[in-house]
Amino acid sequence: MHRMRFMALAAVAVITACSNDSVTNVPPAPLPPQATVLTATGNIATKVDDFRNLLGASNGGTAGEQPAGRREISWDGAGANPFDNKNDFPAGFFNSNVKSGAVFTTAGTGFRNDSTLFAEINPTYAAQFNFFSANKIFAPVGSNQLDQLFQVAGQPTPAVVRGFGIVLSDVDLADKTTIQLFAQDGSSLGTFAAPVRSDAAGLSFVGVTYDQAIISRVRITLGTGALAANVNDVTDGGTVDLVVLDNLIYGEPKKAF
Ligand SMILES: [Ca+2]
Ligand SMILES: [Ca+2]
Ligand SMILES: [Ca+2]
Repeated sequence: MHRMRFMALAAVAVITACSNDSVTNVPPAPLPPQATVLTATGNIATKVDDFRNLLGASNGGTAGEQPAGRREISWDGAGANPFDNKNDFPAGFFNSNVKSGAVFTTAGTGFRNDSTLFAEINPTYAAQFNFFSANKIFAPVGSNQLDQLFQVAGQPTPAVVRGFGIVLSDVDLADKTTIQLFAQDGSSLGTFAAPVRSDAAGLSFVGVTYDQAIISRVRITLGTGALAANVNDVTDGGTVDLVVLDNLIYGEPKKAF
């Protein structure tokens, strides 16, 4: 409805411009891609399922580009066990060990897949964090930021996806925990914030889809600080909002051109 009104106004503007001989008839700039945004806090399960359905059936760890559907990382699989609760979880695990088309980078020192609610880093964290899918959750080490890049499942070939969603734990401050989506040319498609936690479980969700596969990279910003032995959360005597992540849900990675 808003878009129709905008187009009607744009048409009026063009007619007005055409009536002025001094204005060159330049074609209007293309509209930016229309994003569908889903957010939830509290009992997020229904909204997460809605988001899964927007992307289609799960392709699991099937190697090779599939015609449709989604991929999902829950961090819970037994294959990750040898790497869990340490600070050097392999950045390429979810396209080499498990063929899910995801690779991670961070300006920090590594990644941690954790089955203890990160209590082995700092015992106070067990009262802050929670899982969505039992029972492992994930965070970068030495940074509160990580990027997810996409590849054709099981191959090093760069890829793009049509949607990306993330489950987060313990978002305490508004507009600090975000996903920023980037197109293949490096331009930003937009930044989308996760809602603040609203109940004892403390989970939040934000997901974005487009009609076409145009997302080549996602920058995930988790609150305002990094996990550390001497750093407490803002609701537990600390000065920074600590946030960790659980399920990542994204469209089938399609070979980028
Ligand atoms: Ca999990
Ligand atoms: Ca908290
Ligand atoms: Ca927090």
